Amino acid sequence: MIKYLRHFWLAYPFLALKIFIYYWQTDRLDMMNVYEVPVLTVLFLFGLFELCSMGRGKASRWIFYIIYTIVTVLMFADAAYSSYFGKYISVNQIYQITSFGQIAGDGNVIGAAVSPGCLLTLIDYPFVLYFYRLRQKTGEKLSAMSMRKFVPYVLAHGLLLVIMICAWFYYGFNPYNLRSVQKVNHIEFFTYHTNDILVNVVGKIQRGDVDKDAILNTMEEIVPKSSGDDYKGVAEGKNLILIQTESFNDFVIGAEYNGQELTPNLNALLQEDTFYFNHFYSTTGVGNTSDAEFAALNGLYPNDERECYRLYVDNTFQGLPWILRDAGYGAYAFHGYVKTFWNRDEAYKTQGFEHFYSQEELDMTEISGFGLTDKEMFRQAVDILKEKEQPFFSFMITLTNHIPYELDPSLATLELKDSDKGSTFGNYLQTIRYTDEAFGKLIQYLKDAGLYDNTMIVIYGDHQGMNMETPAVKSKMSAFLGREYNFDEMLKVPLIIHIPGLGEAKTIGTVGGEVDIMPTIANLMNVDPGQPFVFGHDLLNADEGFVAQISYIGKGSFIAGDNAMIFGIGKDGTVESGSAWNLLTGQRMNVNVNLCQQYSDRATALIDTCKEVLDYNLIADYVTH
Ligand code: GP9
Ligand code: MN
Repeated sequence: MIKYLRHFWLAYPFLALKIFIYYWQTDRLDMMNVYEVPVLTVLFLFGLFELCSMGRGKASRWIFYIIYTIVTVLMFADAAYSSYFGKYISVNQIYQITSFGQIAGDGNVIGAAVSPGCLLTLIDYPFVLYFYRLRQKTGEKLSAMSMRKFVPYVLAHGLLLVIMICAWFYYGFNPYNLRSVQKVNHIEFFTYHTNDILVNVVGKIQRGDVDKDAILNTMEEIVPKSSGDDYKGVAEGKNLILIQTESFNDFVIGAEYNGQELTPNLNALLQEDTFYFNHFYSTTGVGNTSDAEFAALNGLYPNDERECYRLYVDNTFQGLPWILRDAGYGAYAFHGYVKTFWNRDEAYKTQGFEHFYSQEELDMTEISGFGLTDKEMFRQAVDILKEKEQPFFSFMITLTNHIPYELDPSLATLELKDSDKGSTFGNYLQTIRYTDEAFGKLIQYLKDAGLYDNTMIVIYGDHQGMNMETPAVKSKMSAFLGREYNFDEMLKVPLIIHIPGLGEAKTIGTVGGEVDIMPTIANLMNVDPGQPFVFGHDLLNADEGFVAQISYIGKGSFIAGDNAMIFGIGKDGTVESGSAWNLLTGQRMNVNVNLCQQYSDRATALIDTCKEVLDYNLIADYVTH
């Protein structure tokens, strides 16, 4: 019995197990009906083992160990990344993590975001190395083979090598640019990573010239438009406080939990002098929080290459800080964490902020999670602002409501049900309540400082806090909502515009996203960017609502107000295998492939065209800072 357990052929069941675990943990098992996917992964992985183990020496051993280690680490990284972001990792994020250690904060955060199941992708590793070694020791040497054995053996392995190279080239490089091939290399491990390197490394090196007029023409067709001048200038000359709220889902607004309001302060704010947009969506890229800031400040889409605060840190911008400075405002940013995180300290300079008050300058009087509490950040910010000349623009980024939502117990006021205590869902509601209380405090601080009446306060969420890719979160959320928790609700964040003295309060259903914040505020304050590269539009005068997506739901996904539809592209990158939900009911919709393909192409064009504008720093042709 032991004798059989010590046979090197046992490597193959372990390799098969690895493939199964990989597609299981990356949630791609239901896509194995694209039969090329499992066939190719088996071919490449078994083939690598088979071909490498023809050699009996130290060199071939190390070559195999190195290749297999890279494959294992990448599979683990894909599983970990997928468990939160729903997609495989790319060279861009590997560079982002290895060079800057940035994606999601500290170990606690990663622990709460990443599913432990991804560790299963490592279990075969010692066994496969062991069986490889066994094969080297016990297998017949090529030099010792008789001619009758040697010739077919070498021919068969040569044929295997040729098949592997052809398949790798055809599916990984996609030389004829076929959708059917793309469908495979969106899912299959080896060809996905090959194609990823090709597009993101080689493609960039080969970048050609840019045609600015063609870009402007494309923008004319794809960027949603606004006409009319409702509410133009109603906040002209007022101070502006723009607050990006960490992990702030929209479903909490107006919601009751266990007999308590989750956001009593914001709910009260909505009753007077406020526009509340209840179909407003996060448009983050791989720079998560920082990309939400980037989109909101500049009306530009982030992308799936790297965080814009690093990729375009030296570009010229003409977003809210610069526009308002040109109109005579001071521009200041506040955030209770280290200034280098997401490269903010550098990025804020080119965005136009005169000063960034970060952890290094604020008093760390009260800490929860990984930074200064929101209440303390607001208190200190108002103390600083009341000494500034008016009008000012202040951008504040909250932090307490950050995953894993571990609020210091002395700050918790929500009565949780026993069944929710200790769960991510329960913790989240607790920190949401805290953040809402912080907003209540902010209003009070502004009133006490005599700033309130002359200040427009704009609040929005950066991205979701409740991630539907985490099964425990999904089931609690679905139970809470009374329907399946899905992208339609997950990607929705609130946008609240409070203008003291406005004289009305409205809930507005126009579809919008973070890219629309700058143009909407510009209309209210009667200022103009003075350059044409703005990818959002004024939501108070919108002809339509249309938002492109890249993060979490995948490039090619969109939200279309005209059809009240949110569409998620299939994980294989095709519209055919995508899904759609009704924005008003949350119910699944049938996918009209022709219509969705048109919208999907428009969404992709919005992201790609904006990326070109940024890659070639085109705003610099219009402004000099
Ligand atoms: C930290 C914060 C978090 O400064 O903004 O960023 P996130 O992890 O949510 O992207
Ligand atoms: Mn965030």
